[in-house]
Amino acid sequence: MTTSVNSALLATCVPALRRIFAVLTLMVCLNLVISLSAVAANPPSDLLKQPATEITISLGNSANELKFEPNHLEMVSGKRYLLRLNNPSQLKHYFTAKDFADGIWTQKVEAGKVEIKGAIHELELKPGAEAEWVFVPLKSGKYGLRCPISGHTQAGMTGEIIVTN
Ligand SMILES: [Cu+2]
Repeated sequence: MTTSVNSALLATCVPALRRIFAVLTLMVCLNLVISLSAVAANPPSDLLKQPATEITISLGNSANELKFEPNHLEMVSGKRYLLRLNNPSQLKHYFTAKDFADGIWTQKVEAGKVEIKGAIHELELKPGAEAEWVFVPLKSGKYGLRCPISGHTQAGMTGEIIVTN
């Protein structure tokens, strides 16, 4: 008797609980999406007044060695950075860190007299080129960096970017 009452109770409660759980999960997800897109569209204005921490990275060097110098970058999420990229070599190189780029908010990229606003995923620097990338990392993690030009990654033109909270 008790067992059948219990199972009848379970039969009515379990679907209801599942629905409540699904709705709660959805609400949490929506909240996350809304807060992330709020950051992406509209960073807090005090963040833009925050002085940027400067980091310089060279793509290759004057001896045409296939490497990033330095090949290890460390950042803190929520801080503003100015990444100065330069290519002192006679070869063209890429700065490719797609997962890293997915987790940052880009304020701008400046190269020559051009300033580009909005999301950037990859930069190509021709010999002698320089670019400045201003952004705020939003997601902690360990990200790979590489130059995807044929042979360059294999020769060791790789690096890592660590973002901590
Ligand atoms: Cu390269």
